[in-house]
Amino acid sequence: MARQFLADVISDLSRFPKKLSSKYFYDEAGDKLFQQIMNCDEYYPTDCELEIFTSRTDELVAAFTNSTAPFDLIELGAGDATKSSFLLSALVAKGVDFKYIPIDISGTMINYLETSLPNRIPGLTVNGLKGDYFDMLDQAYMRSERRKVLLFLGGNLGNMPVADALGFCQRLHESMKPGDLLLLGFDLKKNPQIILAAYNDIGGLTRDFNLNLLKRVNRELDGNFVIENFQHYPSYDPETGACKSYLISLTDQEVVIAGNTFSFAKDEFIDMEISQKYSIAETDNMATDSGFVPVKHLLDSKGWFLDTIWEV
Ligand code: AVI
Repeated sequence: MARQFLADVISDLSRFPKKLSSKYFYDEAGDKLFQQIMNCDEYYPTDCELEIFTSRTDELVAAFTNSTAPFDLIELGAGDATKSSFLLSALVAKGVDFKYIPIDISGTMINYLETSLPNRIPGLTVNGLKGDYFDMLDQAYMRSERRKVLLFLGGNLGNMPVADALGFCQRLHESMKPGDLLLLGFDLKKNPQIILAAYNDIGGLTRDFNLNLLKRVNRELDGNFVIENFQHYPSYDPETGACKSYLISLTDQEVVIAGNTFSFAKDEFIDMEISQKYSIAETDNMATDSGFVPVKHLLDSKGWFLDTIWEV
């Protein structure tokens, strides 16, 4: 992990324009900051998707039980399963025959889910898988013949550029079997001020979330970033739907990471994160371009977030 982290940081800072991968935001401090972001007033996506999972649960259950055959409910990047637990409770209450298979890179999270969820939802079977999404998905398919329903929530697909997101969906389609279902969360295009505010909160949590990656590089990769020499710059382009975060170098400076020197010019930027926003039509096109058929759209009451269901 540390070796891959170092290799990625060196290659990402050696290119022009410089970048760092937002997948490395989530160390212990980053996890805490992300929790705080999800609770801050400006960051709406979590509440919107939670509203869908709490108020449209019957529709989700109906969509997933369109066939009476037992199924595996697989959640990619399950985290603490806050949103999906409402769906799990409803499925158990209706006596539906299914197993919950959370897939996460964090073994701690999987252990936590395997012990806590059946306590909270008696009757629920949880068989977690720790590791890479696609490797674990292949395992899940090898282990059982049951039909599969996949969840990929939280707008996580938005943290990939559109071309990568399409490639990701195409790979999912290759792994899945006819009749299987995929539920994907997409943050939708909306008033640009609302989007920008969500990534530029007054409390500075999103700024700290970005700067925390520089601190992580210093700590884990023997770096010497001077944090005060970088400024958070969030942007949203309503034309493309790309919401991006940059860190701007405030001075000409050199940074040394594990013996490698990187020069930053004053005003040069590091591309830190994309949170792509979509129109509903764009998500339908992504479904068909990756081989799926879009079968259902579930929106929150403001129409800001979409959980869409695609069939193989
Ligand atoms: C995890 N992901 C969907 C979040 C997002 O909205 O792109 C990460 C995040 N970045 C800044 N604020 C939240």
